[in-house]
Amino acid sequence: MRGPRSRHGIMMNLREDEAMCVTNLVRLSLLTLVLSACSGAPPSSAGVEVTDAWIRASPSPVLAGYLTLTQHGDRPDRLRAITSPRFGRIEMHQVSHEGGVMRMRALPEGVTLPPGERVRFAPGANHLMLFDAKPAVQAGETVPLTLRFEQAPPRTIQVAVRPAG
Ligand SMILES: [Cu+2]
Repeated sequence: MRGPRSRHGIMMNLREDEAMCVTNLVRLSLLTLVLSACSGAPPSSAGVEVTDAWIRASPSPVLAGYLTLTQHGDRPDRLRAITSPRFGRIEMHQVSHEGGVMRMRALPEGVTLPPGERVRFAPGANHLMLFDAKPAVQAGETVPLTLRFEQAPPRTIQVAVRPAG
């Protein structure tokens, strides 16, 4: 169901992303249940706890990624950007449903992290889109992502790449 692999710029990438989003929606409720049972890491000194981070392996040039952020500090912060030496570009995407069609848009300003709240990028909902892997990313490997916040110092996490199935 994916479009041709040739590069046609943003339009083609968006179509592939949307196909991925729909697939995710079908698969994901189960995975989300399993994953939510696995979050047990202690809060970091910076106040923002990162759990459930993973990337879905895919033959597509655009991959989807997920993580959960919990703000333990008493002030709001903002996740402004995510970078990685393994990807040309990483975007945060917001998913909405309009007339039965799932749509997504990039969040160039990032996401707010209110005190005491949990912000999820999870299958079937908001997610990360990872573009231009260099070299190709394979299931079973671990790749570094650096989270850049408005307040907290940058944090690099190691994220597992899981099989697409
Ligand atoms: Cu997306």
